Amino acid sequence: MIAPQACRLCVITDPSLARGLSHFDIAARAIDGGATMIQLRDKAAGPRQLLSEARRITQLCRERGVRFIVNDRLDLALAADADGVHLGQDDLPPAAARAILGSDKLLGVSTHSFEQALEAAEQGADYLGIGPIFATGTKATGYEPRGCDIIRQLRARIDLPLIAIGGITLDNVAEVIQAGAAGAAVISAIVGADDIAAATAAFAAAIRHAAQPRQ
Ligand code: 3NM
Repeated sequence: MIAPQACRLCVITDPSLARGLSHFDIAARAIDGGATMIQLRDKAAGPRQLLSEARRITQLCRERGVRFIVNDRLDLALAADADGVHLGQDDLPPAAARAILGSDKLLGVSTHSFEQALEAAEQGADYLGIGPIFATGTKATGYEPRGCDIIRQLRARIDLPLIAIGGITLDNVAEVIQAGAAGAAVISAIVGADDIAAATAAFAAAIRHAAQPRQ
């Protein structure tokens, strides 16, 4: 179980846009700016290379009350004692991952369609990534941008927190929140910014504003 508030702003520490910053440096700046969740994502480095850094991020996140999730690598998530793991459609099925993780760790799943989202929810995911909502150059997802309608459709069927991903910017983040997403996951608009903490703070403020109940 994860509270929707903990899903409000997930900063993904993808190193490809980070101009040499380490995962830890990105995480620390994002936390200073108000990120509620950090996801370590590194498709190139192996788990041995990432373990000591992941452990430092676990400690930092624990001190600051932020959730720490490892992308793809269940082994690294467990070895670093992160809060959980985030899996894609080509990774272990959620039910198999849950059997290894136990009930205390968080399981997030990337989904790109209504059917994938329902399946992940049935198989024990704690939260769902849904995307790409908008066009993104950061990842070749193989899917057309879904727009906010899929968030509205899923919100009506699924009670889990939904994290919108893919091309989320300061200009469109309010739309995904108003469509019913618990939060947004962001790479380029934050990790690629000159000042990661300031960019994160601007997103946090925009999400807070969009989440306020309307009169
Ligand atoms: N997953 P940016 S889109 C990692 O649709 C990732 O599941 C996606 O990066 C999905 O914020 C994406 O730069 C890239 O668009 C997100």
